[in-house]
Amino acid sequence: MTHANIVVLTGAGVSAESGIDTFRDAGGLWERHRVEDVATPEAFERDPDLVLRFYDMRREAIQAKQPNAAHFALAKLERAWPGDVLIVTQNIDDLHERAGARRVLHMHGEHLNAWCTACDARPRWTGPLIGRPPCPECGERMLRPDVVWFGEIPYRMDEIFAALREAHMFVSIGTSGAVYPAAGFVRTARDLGAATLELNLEPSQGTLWFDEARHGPATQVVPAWVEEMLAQAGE
Ligand code: BJW
Repeated sequence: MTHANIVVLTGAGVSAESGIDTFRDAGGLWERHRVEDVATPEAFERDPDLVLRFYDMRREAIQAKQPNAAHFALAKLERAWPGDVLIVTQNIDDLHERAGARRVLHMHGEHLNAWCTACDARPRWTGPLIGRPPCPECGERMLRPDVVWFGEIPYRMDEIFAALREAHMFVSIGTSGAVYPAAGFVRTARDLGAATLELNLEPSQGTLWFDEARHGPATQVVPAWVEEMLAQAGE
């Protein structure tokens, strides 16, 4: 196992201690906003201002947040582990990258990209979209957040399944296991022979699919697991 390939799936729980709201926890985003009002293509068509304001507010907020010990530990694992480490994140924040991770796939898109539905450009975007700014490529005022809503196809799926096929270990961190296809990765990895580990505040919906589960705050359980792995690799 010391040179094993590791696929790490992260969710909102990994960024919770950086002050970024999760979705389904008490006080989470879905307590204040109905999913179908802000996170579906139909919602955007029905009330674009509501959706753009929701994402403008979150885009602004994440830029003031900092990576936490869990993000830094995963970046350290990526640097020091003798095998491949791939981070597949459902999060649209950039905290893995700001902690120094380089191999990160954002399957639900990124806050700091806009998507022009007229010319398909995906320019980096740090400001608001509510004022319908023009696309820097084509000039049309058709920008939306570059995120994956319910009913849309998540990004990078071919690369993710290729990595799962090569993985010896699959680790799921800070995700409720409520949203597919990410919630199904543990079964794919397991069927392909990988060891599976859950690190989450509490048992997720899919906890029984994992070989092992450790529960606690990500800033504690993730650094402890990374140190354990690196100690093993050095043996
Ligand atoms: C901590 C912690 C701490 C807290 N430390 N831990 C019926 C059956 C199966 C599937 C479907 C179905 N009906 C419809 C579907 C499909 C649908 C789906 O899954 N629906 C479910 C509700 C059932 N999925 C889709 O539509 C997806 N597309 C799709 O399936 O296309 C078909 C296709 C797939 C593949 C190939 C080809 C075709 C798209 C899903 C898009 C999800 N989008 C969102 C919004 C993104 C933009 C944004 O951020 O606004 O993604 S919804 C939201 O949920 C967001 C998240 O990435 C995602 C997952 O949430 P996450 O990360 O798990 O957060 P929480 O809040 O749920 O959980 C946090 C966890 O952390 C908790 O467990 C806490 O305990 C823990 N925690 N603090 C450690 N300090």
